[in-house]
Formats: sequence, structure tokens, C-alpha cells
Amino acid sequence: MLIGTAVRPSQLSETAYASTLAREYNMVEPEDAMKWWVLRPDAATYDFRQGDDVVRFAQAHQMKVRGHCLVWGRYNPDWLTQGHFTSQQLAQLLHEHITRVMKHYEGQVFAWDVVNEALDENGNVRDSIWYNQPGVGFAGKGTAYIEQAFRWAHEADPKALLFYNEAEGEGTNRKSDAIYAMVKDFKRRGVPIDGVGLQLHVPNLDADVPAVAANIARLAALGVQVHITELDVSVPVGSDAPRTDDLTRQADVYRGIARACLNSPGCTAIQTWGFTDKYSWIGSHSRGARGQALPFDRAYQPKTAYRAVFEELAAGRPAGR
Ligand code: 9MR
Repeated sequence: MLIGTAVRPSQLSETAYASTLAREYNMVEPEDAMKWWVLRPDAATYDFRQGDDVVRFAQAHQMKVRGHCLVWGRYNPDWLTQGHFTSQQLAQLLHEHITRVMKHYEGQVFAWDVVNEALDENGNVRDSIWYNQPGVGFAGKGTAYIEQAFRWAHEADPKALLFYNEAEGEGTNRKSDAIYAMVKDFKRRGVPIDGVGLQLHVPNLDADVPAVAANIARLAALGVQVHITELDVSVPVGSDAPRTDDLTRQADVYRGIARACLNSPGCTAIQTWGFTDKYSWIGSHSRGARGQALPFDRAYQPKTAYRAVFEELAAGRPAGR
């Protein structure tokens, strides 16, 4: 089982951060360092420095690196979104980006989120620069642009595992049904997809974990791997410390997700979006209302959630799986 976390290269020089990371995890994923807005300061430049820092740390500590992400409709650099490119130019830009980045990290990044968050809550393909604004040539053709990205990715690095990564399509809802249908279609037609990333940013403590387990099982039955890619379970914080029972309920969610993954042989990685409450996207995202979403506290001490996951991992997969 791969146990991973998102990392920020600027924090690797902090002793407690680096030592906890190296001791507890066998996989890392750059939280931002391999995104367009970091890698591509302008059309002519590839800046691999931050991504390379993550890879160097991982190699020094025998960890695998998951790449994130090659195609996303959001958080792209202004020169790209405001460049008034034609579809043909965008297709060329994206094809070149996927090829350059994957070849740079060939043999170092074992799995990539090729496409991130392309579907809306109804399961429809989201409007984006890559789909239909103006898109890379498949506007109005549903998941065809996603397929094209996977084909380019497979061409660039045939050995890398290629994932579709999505938010809020983890249980049973229209979005998870659409992911399922897309993957089924891709597998049937030989589109090179190896897995689905379930982000699992959980904002409530009564999450429907059995629904997540059922979704993992149905995806795995299609013959793809499932990675839990961005797990965090935030609790209300505000000015007070969180209530102890909130942290207990948080641990129950962590335990349930870990168990759901362990129970499905196709689920091969559990990764959190950061590991210490000292650094997490949740605080700024919720304007301080929620937080403490991760397995280690701000002082790098393991929380109840950590122990819950640890116990499930120690118990392992059910016999015969
Ligand atoms: O945590 C990430 C934050 O630091 C970035 O500012 C933001 C935009 O690039 O992305 C956050 O990570 C997101 C991830 O890439 C995709 N799924 C949702 C994550 C949380 O917003």
C-alpha cells in the first residue's frame, strides 16, 4: 500500500517537516510544484526547479512520486488563459506541455493525474480553455478532449500510470456515475487509462463512507486502480480549539476511508493533502472557519486520526485479497 501526502518544496528545509515526511510516508505528490502556473512562467519556458526538489527528496528517501496535474481548467497562467489562442494552437501547446513534462520526469514520476476536475456536479464536462473555450478541437464532444490528453500522455511516457483525478465524485452521485461511465467507455475502447484518483476533501464529519467503499469497488471492477489522492477531514475551528469529539469523529472518517481502500484490492494508495495541521489549504480556503484536517497536529504529533489509519493498515487487507 502506498501511503502518500502532498508536499510543498519550500517546507522540505524544515527539519521536523522533512523528518516526519521521510519517516511516515512512501509516496509524495507536489501540491502545486508540477502545475502549469509553477512550471510555465511563459510560453517559452519550463521551470522544473520546484518539481525537481520534490523528486530529489523522494529519491533520497526511497519514496515514489505521483505527478499532479497535466490538464486542469483552473489555475492556469494568465499568458495562457488570456492569450487568445486558437484551438489548433492550444492543442499544440497542451500536447507539447504533456510531452515535455512527462519526458522530463520519465522514470521518476510513476503515476500522473493527467486530467483534473473536468466534470461538474451533474456529471457534465465543465466549460474550460481545454474543452470549449475554445478547447483543443473537441468542443461539444464530451469526454473526447480528456481521451486525447490520455493518448498524448501515454505516447510521452508509456510506462507511467495515467489517472483521472476528481473532487466530490467519491460516493454515489451524478458526478461519480459520470466518472464511472467515462472510465468504462475508455476501457472498452482501449483508451490508455490506468486509474481514478478520488480526492476526498471531506468537509463534514458524517460523511457517507459506505458509499465511498461501494464506488471504489465498482471502479476497481472495471480493471483500473483507485488512489485516494487528497484526503483531509476538516473540523470547525474558529477561535476555539476543536471539540474532542470532533477529532474522534474525524478519526472515524479516516478509519472508514482507510478500511474502504484496504477492502478493495484495486485501491493501491492512500494519500492526504498535506500531513501536518501547520500547513494546509483548508485554513485560507475556509477563511479560518475550518481546519485541523490532517493526521499530524501543528507540532507534528500524531492525532487520533493517525492512530486510526495506522490500526487499519496494521490489520491489513482481508484474507485472500
Ligand atoms: O492545495 C492547493 C493550493 O495550494 C493551490 O493554491 C490550489 C490552486 O493551484 O490548489 C490546491 O490543491 C487543489 C488540487 O490541486 C486539486 N484538488 C483540489 C485541491 C485543493 O483546492
